[in-house]
Amino acid sequence: MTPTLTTQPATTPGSRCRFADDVREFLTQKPRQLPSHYLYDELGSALFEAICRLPWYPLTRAELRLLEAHAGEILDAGVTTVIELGAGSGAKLAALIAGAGTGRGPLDLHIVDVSRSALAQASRALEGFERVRLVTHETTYEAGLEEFGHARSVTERRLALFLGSNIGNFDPPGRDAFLGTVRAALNPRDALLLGVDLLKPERELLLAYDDPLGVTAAFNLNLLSRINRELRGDFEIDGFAHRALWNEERSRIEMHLCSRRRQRIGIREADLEFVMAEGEMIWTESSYKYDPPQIVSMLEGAGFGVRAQWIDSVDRFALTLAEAV
Ligand code: AVJ
Repeated sequence: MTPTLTTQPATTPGSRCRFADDVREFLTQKPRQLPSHYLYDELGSALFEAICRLPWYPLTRAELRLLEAHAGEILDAGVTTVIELGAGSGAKLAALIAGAGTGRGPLDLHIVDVSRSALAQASRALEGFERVRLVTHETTYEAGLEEFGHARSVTERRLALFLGSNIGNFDPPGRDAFLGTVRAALNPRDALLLGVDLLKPERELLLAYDDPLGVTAAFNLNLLSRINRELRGDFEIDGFAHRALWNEERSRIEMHLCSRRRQRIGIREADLEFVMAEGEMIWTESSYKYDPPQIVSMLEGAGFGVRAQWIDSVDRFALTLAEAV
């Protein structure tokens, strides 16, 4: 059995109010937008897990293959503490620990995720490993790193995991600031493993983000339904269409929700009312795609030295292991 400690309660009145404030702030910008981390309520997390099993979304499988193939080198015997930012189902961390085998000392695991249901699932996935202690942090990456950054012992060696191409959600300035925050939570010789989806032909990218089964559409539209549920909104879900667009110039896939007609929308708990024109969009996510050398330079720019880079050339995905310098 894995002992589990949990920090922070779930949907507090405070976090609901934060959601309402963000919805008001971002939906009134030009263009209208919503922060992508709100896609992951309980239903959204389940839909994302389903996306990861779609034949058109090969990222997760490619990353898992790389993790299994290089587990021993990634989780070497000297690592005492692992922190995963955005752990999701916990399957990758479990595969890494299983793949690294038994020749290691006790491990402290910290998993950070905004989704309570994802943390519960990850806790179950990590049960049953010997000499593993788990702490869950139900919070944002930055707050999780902050909690983690404090107390450390001199003998600790940390490995931070940022997988699944979650880095792709940041725009370049946000990405660099974020890598700086990760670096600040580490000491020289600690490591960061970064999983990043690579540039590939546009038609493959569009299929990955607009799948024929409509799972990604449901994942995107669920954000409106979440606002209806949690903030007493009155979005008519069938009044919106999922759109995935490739922005060549910025090298990113964008997800939008496109209004199918002119309509008035009210969101009670965000104290908001507005009209959307036919064809007007709400921008809900960006997923930047990179080349392997760009990954090396973003890491070097943040105070890391690259130790290894493994690439799945079939599905175009990269795992990069870097050391804090
Ligand atoms: C979990 C943010 C990496 O951008 O590919 C999947 C989320 N969005 N399908 C991604 C997502 C649409 C995913 N990340």
